[in-house]
Amino acid sequence: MTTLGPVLCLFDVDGTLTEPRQKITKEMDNFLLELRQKVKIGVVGGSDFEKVQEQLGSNVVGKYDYVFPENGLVAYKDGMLLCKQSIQGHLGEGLIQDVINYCLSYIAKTKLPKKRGTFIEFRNGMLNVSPIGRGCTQEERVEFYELDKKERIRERFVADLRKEFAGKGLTFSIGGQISFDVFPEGWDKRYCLRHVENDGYRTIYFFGDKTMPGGNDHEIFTDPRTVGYTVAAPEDTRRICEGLFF
Ligand code: M1P
Repeated sequence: MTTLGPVLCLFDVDGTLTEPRQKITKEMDNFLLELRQKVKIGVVGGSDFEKVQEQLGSNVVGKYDYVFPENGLVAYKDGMLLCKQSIQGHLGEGLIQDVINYCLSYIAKTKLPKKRGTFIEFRNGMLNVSPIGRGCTQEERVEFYELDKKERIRERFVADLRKEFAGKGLTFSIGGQISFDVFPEGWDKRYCLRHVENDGYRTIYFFGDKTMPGGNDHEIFTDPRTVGYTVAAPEDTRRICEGLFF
């Protein structure tokens, strides 16, 4: 297929374009360049801009028509910054500190095989909370992820937080391997759609790996404004796109 009209493909990053928190491969990078000859392309990740750059390249805003770090709370279009949200402006310092203090004390009471540094990362539009700490090595990351699958450390943490902060307008979302994200209700990946829905697209496709309920791709995947595809790995994303657009 060559003439597709105005179509946009939005991609999650970890597990969809790259292995979790790894750099994009040369093959995948080249494939996206080819795809961009046919349709507009964008990325929507839970991670902040620095991590998206680390993984997709320092010129990420030049390579994709849209770049949406932090679910689109930070937004770039055609290489230009469109907007940047602030979680503290929205939630207020009181609630933010309550969440931070609660998480730190929960982590302090949790015994794990290993703990490293940076348990809470304060981003523009979300808090990222990691029981092992974001300072862990790649090996320690995989080790935690395997343990978490068996012991549901993050799931139990998030269930506790949902109870503690019920009615406060917060969402707790598990997206990656060692952490979860905390943000105001509605600030999930659907947030980025406000930056594209008036750009005249006939179809907005979304590709993600965490599309199940509770996963951080679920809301945008099931949103009526998108046509969603669940992928298992970057090769899968490529295979589906080849079938759809080539
Ligand atoms: O993009 C998915 C997630 O990627 C990272 O998760 P982790 O480091 O736990 O694998 C984080 O940047 C997280 O915010 C994001 O949702």
